[in-house]
Amino acid sequence: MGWTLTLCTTYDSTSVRDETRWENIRAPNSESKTKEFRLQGRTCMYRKIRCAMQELIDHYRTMLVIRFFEEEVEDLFSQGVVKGTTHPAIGQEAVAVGACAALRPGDYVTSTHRGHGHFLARGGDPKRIMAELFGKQSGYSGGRGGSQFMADFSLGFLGGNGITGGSIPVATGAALSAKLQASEQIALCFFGDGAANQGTFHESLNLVAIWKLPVVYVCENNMYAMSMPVGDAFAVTDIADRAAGYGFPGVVVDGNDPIAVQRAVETAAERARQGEGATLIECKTYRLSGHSRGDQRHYRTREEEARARAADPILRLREMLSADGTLSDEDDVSLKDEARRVVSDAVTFAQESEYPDPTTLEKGVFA
Ligand SMILES: Cc1ncc(C[n+]2csc(CCOP(=O)(O)OP(=O)(O)O)c2C)c(N)n1
Ligand SMILES: [Mg+2]
Repeated sequence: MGWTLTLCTTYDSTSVRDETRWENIRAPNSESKTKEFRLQGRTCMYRKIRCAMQELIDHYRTMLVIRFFEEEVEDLFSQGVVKGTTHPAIGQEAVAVGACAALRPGDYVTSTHRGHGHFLARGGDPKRIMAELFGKQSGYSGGRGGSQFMADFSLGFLGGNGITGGSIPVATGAALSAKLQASEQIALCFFGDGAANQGTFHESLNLVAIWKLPVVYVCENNMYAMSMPVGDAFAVTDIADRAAGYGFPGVVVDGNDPIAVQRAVETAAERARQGEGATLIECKTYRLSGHSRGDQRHYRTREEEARARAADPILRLREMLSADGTLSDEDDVSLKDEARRVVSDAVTFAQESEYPDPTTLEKGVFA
């Protein structure tokens, strides 16, 4: 097996850096060297990581499936085929793929309103996710949930959530159950920058901290909460700094680098499994698409978007794999064909599936 080299920078949250000196990463199929340096008055980690090429190709493949899936869903919504609303995670694929790659099969994942990528990265079936978007019986929620309300407990995927920050306390409960059963499971909790300003965030982080629950918080800082830029919503530069207020580590990673995300989650997951409690990982990324369908994006410039597109995680990974000689142009074409086929098969499955029987309308209605 060949090896390739990637570089990650991880910033320790200032006030807890002494107790959060991270060990060299000991993932089974990687080697790393860690060096400390000072940047803007804080101690930072600089990691050179050698990864198995296959691991990167797998990440690239999954990121492509997510990208094409989301693009297809946007198209289907504009055609009126899929109804309701949807929040595409275009540009954020590296967070979902890197984070889920660090998990074990029994671990829990809680997601957000922007959760198709999380679900696909966790092993969700693209056909059943698409069928749910079509409102079909074969969808994950029998066609009753739609974009934000799908789950698969057999994958530990506890579902998306239409309430900003709503899944953060769900992760607390999942982690509490894991701790009470001493099961070594952890709960990985995805949420956005906007959710970090919800009360549930602060209440959950405090409870998790005092009970030392096994949670890995993955904050997808995509720079906006709807039209609100993070610079106007936070008095701190890094959301990760908030972890210090609860007494556990907070780190910032490049959310457009799946390996940086994966290694940070692996380290945090290990910490959680050993009973040392939670970690808050802030993944700096960018939402390349609008907040949801119909968003005209008046709150930001096309120049800013062009700069963000130049850092597109899929392009970056592709360039890295090509420069390294790992991925030829032909390989790239065939991986993209394969990913497009996964998505078109999902659409066909959804189209051919039946709508739920109207006589079951009240099934699942509790109040
Ligand atoms: C409690 C609550 N308040 C407001 C909303 C409306 N809303 C939907 S998405 C969203 C922004 C969330 O921003 P962020 O957490 O950064 O996630 P992103 O959309 O950027 O992925 C808001 C305010 C909501 N769904 N729930
Ligand atoms: Mg956001």
